[in-house]
Amino acid sequence: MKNFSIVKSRRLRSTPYTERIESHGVTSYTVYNHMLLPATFESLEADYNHLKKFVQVWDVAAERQVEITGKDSSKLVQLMTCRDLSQSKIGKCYYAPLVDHEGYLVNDPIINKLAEDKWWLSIADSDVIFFAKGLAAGNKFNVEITEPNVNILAIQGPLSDDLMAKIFGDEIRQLKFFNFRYFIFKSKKYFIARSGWSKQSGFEIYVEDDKAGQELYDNLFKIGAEFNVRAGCPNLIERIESALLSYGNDFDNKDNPFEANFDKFINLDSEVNFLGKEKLKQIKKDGISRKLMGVKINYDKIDMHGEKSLKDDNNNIIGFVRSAAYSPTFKKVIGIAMINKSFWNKKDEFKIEIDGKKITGTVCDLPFI
Ligand code: THG
Repeated sequence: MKNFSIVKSRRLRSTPYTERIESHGVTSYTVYNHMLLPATFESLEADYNHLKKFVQVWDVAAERQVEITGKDSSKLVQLMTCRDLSQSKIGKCYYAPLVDHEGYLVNDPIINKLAEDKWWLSIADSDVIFFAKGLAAGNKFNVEITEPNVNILAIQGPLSDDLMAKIFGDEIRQLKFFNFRYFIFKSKKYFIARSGWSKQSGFEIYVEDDKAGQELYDNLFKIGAEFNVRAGCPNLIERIESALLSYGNDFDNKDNPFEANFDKFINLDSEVNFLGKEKLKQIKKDGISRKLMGVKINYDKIDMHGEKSLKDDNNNIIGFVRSAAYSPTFKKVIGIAMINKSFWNKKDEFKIEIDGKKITGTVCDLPFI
């Protein structure tokens, strides 16, 4: 697949770290929330190997925050998600599918509860702010909805605790998964969560001051030299192996949360009010006819743009692969695919066309490892 350069503009927003990642050797970008999101540095595979062994600093400013404050903020946040937030606590992060009135997925943010009346929805790639504003206006909610100037730096990889402890102090090692707290570096306060879009462990620093963030960025490399720290980014291979889902790739507004395996985040028995609740009850009763599963494909490369169909021996479509990459660990192509119910049993081989050739593969459970 030939790649083309991308033209920057006001519309395709840069981040406070763009200059820095460019001097650190970013080689490709994708677009996420109308913003530049780095996609590779050295190469997909070299970045993957480094991420699994050392520690990386990621410019994930494109994971924008939708800030919702005010008297009705809890009501609005709950209206948007099928996850029951009635027992939610300040200082915790909640991975939560957003669902529309038809029961379809709108986004899958991490919802951070900063105060009883202050929330940050750390969104995936769709315009949640308009959805939130429309609901607030229609329901006459007393809320304020903004996109604050928050630009996340993710610190990911097995040595992330060591690097972060050297900068913010040993206390940070005690921070629990999906909890956040404020930590201090050079007399500046940073909102830090133990989270991130890899399964190699790590943190996310929600930076609210561009200049402080840029200085912190430089210090992460200066102070972290002994940990072989590098600039990195969400890695396609690692995130597929870890089954971290990507809105717009693996699922979108034509899929419901059961089809995306979000069962544990769908609470239909509580009293809370959210959009699509009755639809989801009906879907649960009827059962789904397709869901996201893993696929293993007996080949050493794949170019993905759009989805690719998977067929059985009689040329019936069994599903569509939506994300895929060659995995050096499995020594084959692995992918995330929407698979029709009659093929969930994982026994049958399917065929997929790659490079004009018919290649075989099998369906498997997620996560792969
Ligand atoms: N960090 C922050 N914001 C984000 C992302 C992130 N916004 C966009 C995107 N990523 C949202 N999507 C995800 C998908 C998966 C996870 C987080 C955000 C994730 N999942 C864990 C898992 O699936 O194992 C844990 C989920 C749980 O059990 O609660 O971490 O990465 N700030």
